[in-house]
Amino acid sequence: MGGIFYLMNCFTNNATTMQVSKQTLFLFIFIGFLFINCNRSSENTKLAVADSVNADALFQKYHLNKIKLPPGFTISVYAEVPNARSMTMSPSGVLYVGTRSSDKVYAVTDVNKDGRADKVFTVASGLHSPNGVAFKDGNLYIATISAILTINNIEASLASPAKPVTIYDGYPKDEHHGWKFIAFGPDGKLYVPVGAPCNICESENPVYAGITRMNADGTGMEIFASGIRNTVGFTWHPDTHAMWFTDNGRDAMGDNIPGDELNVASKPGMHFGYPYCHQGNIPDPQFGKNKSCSDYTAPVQVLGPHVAALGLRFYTGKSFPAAYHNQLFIAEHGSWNRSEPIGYRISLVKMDAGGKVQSYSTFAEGWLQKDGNVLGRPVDVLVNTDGSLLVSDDYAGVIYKIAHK
Ligand SMILES: [Ca+2]
Repeated sequence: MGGIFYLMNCFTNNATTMQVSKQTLFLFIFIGFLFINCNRSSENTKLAVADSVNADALFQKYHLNKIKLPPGFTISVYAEVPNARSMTMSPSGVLYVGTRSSDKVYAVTDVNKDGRADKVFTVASGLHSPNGVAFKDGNLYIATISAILTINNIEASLASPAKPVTIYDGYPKDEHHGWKFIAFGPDGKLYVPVGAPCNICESENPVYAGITRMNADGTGMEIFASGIRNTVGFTWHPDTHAMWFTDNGRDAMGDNIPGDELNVASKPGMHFGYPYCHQGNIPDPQFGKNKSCSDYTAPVQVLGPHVAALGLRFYTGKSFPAAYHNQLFIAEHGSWNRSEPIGYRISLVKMDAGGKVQSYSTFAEGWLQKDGNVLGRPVDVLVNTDGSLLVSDDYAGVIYKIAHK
């Protein structure tokens, strides 16, 4: 608008061009009107997917030349999904994506199965931090801060799905660590975490700082595991069927301790130490007094300090080399309060056939540049139907696809 007034001043100060200026001014306003409307309508048109025409443009736009991968791997943009957080895929291959700072849930389709996304649908909106998504028997499950909702038979119409229906709303309403990852276990139950409502604290309500589970119809909620500060990712080993999950370590103990945790819950009722013991061997300065770390289950792998380890999945696809079979990828969102930032990468945990951890190393990095510039923040990983690895990024607002040549 300032530009219009500036131009009006210019024109009205020059009487000889008055006649021309009025026409020019109308033209200027008309173009501005078109521009504003164009911008408005673009919010409602489909988000970009990486078809053969714009794949290179999207590669440039998200600086994917900066991402370092092992030899033989490539990365591309699969789809633009604003604030992309946790992911799940239905048996028909539809990718569902939750959000945390937004109110929406998205569905990404690859109808012709050519490994390229075709369309992004908004399937739900107006929800409170709908970070978690899961799929079972044709129904999409969504976790908000305090509730579980479903959209039944969602794939009958992704373009105009029914409104989500609440099946459980008994979780705490705390926003601190309140956003949720959810997934169905091999037992058919829906697993739902409840984070600690603080950095470090003891809660009277035992539902905090743990993982719960419930039946698919929302009944029978029970505590499955305890002593977990905040897990935003879990999965089950393809062979042992034990639950593997990440846990974000506490803050304000310095840059280098405690590490985030990779834990295994092989049965119900296990306690993983929080708030008494961190990373299996560091008693909490306040809550660890008169407690012993040996009373709690230690992590199977201590991850980097403050890396913010979130989603994780075992590689069960067929297009990566055999050495990756049943190995574990972890999305590390990246630190927010460490002197020297760390994370912003995909890590790889290698293990033997029995699930014993052998190594923890970086698989993909570059979203954190050496000068501190942040290009993206990985949130979740998922094995795609074509064997590629999909990676969600809530900072850049995209889903990446990592493939092997
Ligand atoms: Ca396609």
